[in-house]
Amino acid sequence: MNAISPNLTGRLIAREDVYGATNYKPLDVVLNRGEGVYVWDVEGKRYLDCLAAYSAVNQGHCHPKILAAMIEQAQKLTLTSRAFRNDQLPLFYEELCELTGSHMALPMNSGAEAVETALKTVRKWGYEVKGVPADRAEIIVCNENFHGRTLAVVGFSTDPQTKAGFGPFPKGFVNVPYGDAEAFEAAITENTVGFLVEPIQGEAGVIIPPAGYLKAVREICTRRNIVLILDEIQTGLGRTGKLLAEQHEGIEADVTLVGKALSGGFYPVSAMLSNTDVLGVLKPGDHGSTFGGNPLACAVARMAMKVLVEEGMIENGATVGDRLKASLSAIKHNSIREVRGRGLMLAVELHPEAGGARRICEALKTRGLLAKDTHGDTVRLSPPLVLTADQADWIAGEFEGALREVIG
Ligand code: IF1
Repeated sequence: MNAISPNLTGRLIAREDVYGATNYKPLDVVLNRGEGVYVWDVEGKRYLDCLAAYSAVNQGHCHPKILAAMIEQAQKLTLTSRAFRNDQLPLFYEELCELTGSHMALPMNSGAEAVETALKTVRKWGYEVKGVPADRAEIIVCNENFHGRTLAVVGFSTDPQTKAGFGPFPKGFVNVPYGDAEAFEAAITENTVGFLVEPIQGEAGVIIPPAGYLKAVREICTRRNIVLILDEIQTGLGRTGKLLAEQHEGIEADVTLVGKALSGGFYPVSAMLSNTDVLGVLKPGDHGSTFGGNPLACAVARMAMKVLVEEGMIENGATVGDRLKASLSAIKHNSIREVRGRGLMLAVELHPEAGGARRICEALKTRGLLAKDTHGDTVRLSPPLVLTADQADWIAGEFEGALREVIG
């Protein structure tokens, strides 16, 4: 039991309130330790983490092998800039490309940076390869998308709060309904160069498109010479029960974006992956980043990928995810509208009359389970992929208990 004084939570929250920008409204839990699926607060209370930092901690908190790799590299060389080469980047490239079946990679730091890198690169491909007139490139995106918080990206969001007060926005983006291949094809013009889409929409509330949607858009992109960009920053690296969510549909993107769990939660590491046609348009000086591809990031990511595969986390996520989804679906409570998801990317949507998902998350916190609500009525459940069957059963039990406690 942690002997720290019980009011430390309040003191730390008060300190945060004095100095911190209020761009978040987190649960009032102050964490100071993580291990596997568990995190502890400063009062010593243990929680099962059902968010995994929005799928950035797929390997479990503070994975010892990733930690060791970080410490070893941090004692040797952390950052050189890309003005010089380092011994970790070529190995990171090779292992990432072999793992994902890609021909080339461009390393960045945050997911949004990988998205922006793809938008710039695909536009340049459009001008130099497809022959679109200068500054006329169009990239199609989906309604209810979430691809990050940078200006171009929020500019094509359809969530009013994500973009309110941040205009004006870059042009060249066309919004279409998610899951509708006909609407996508209807939006194509001779200037369309790319289609950016999440295989499963995470922030929108774990929205799975109709069967065949991704296969249909893949065929349309091929036929109309459009770059299919799959944002796998949240769905990738085992989250949906396969290495990449695209594998559920048996398709291959032209550009794949990865991030989050690429570092196992130790360090911001993201990458744009593609075939040579697309990334090959970038010439020295076209694009860059101070930290992108640094030796520390690469060493961490190499081990994060290694343990993900070698410790069977992807397969475990599929098996335990199916078990958890079945248990949640078996809960008999009229507040539940739908249980959906793939692998350990799950969500429980409640009927609006239930009074909102935040109340359930507060009750779950009291029960030792941390989860995040999204879009008012949906509770996301995305624990680390090392979750056991017993822990999955416990989550379902506590979820049902919280529903009965809060709603009756
Ligand atoms: C926040 C959401 C999730 C992402 C996809 C790119 C990015 C993200 C599919 C950008 C990031 C994070 C951002 C974080 C909360 C979280 C989030 F709620 F915002 F939408 F996961 F669903 N593509 N998602 O999910 O990656 O630049 O953050 O590294 O902004 O509050 P990033």
